[in-house]
Amino acid sequence: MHSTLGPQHNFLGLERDLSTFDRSRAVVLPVPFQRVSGSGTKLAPAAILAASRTISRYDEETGADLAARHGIATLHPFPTSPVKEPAFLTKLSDLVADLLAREKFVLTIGGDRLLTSACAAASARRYASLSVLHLDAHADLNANAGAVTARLCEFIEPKRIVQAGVRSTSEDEVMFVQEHGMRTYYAHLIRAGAYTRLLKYWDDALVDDLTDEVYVTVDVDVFDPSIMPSTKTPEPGGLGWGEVTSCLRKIGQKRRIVGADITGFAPEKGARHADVTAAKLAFKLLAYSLG
Ligand SMILES: [Mn+2]
Repeated sequence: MHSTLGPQHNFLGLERDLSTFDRSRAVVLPVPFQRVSGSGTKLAPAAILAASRTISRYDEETGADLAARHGIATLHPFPTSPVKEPAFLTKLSDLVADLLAREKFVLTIGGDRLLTSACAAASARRYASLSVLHLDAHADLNANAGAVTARLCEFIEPKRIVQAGVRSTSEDEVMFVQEHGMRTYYAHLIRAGAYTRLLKYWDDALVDDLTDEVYVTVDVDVFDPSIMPSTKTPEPGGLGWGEVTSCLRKIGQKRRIVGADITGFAPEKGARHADVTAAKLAFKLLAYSLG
């Protein structure tokens, strides 16, 4: 049993009977983890939850009231201070593993990108052939502490990691991708139609690269800064709302999304549309994953 947030504080502002732990198939896990001081990611979960309470719980694509159909529980924020990194990541991974064992779908809302390694590891222990979809402006393969894709490669074969939206990378990272058979859909090549084949768009090709069970991690900087200014690492030329949701919808239709996270969000005063965009992304991830 895990205690959950009430209607004043939970995802979508759901009444008790739609958001108890036992009744809910979906669990929203807020992790206000901030690795770099001043990055603002510790404020992300609260901002996303607040914005979620302004959006409709009816999903026009699936024609369903998501909360009434599946139940969505929001856990209390995961304790993040003081952060002793390896112990923190182990505890987080153990919690996600416990939730998976109880047949919950877990959507983690961060938080620093590093939390992805803990959450994806729990899914990888449960699903032997897990693949990862990584939506991000950055390849995150460099040897620095925050390079989360490099950490994923410690427990998932690189060829089962698919990246999309990348537009900030290095020669070393490009070499790594080529040498290890990782699939990377660069933003400029998506634009150029380089992955498009007869009647198949880039995201159809991307789905073909994924195994049956998929963990989805979204760094919000994958979006163009014009629609997502609330990140400390903006890169021009990002994906649009329709491109990201089309990709996620197709994965939900043709594969099984077994876990997901949203990271890298750093709320900015005066950019409320970005809070709503992050909240709506969480909602759509739940809609496509719960089916
Ligand atoms: Mn990024």
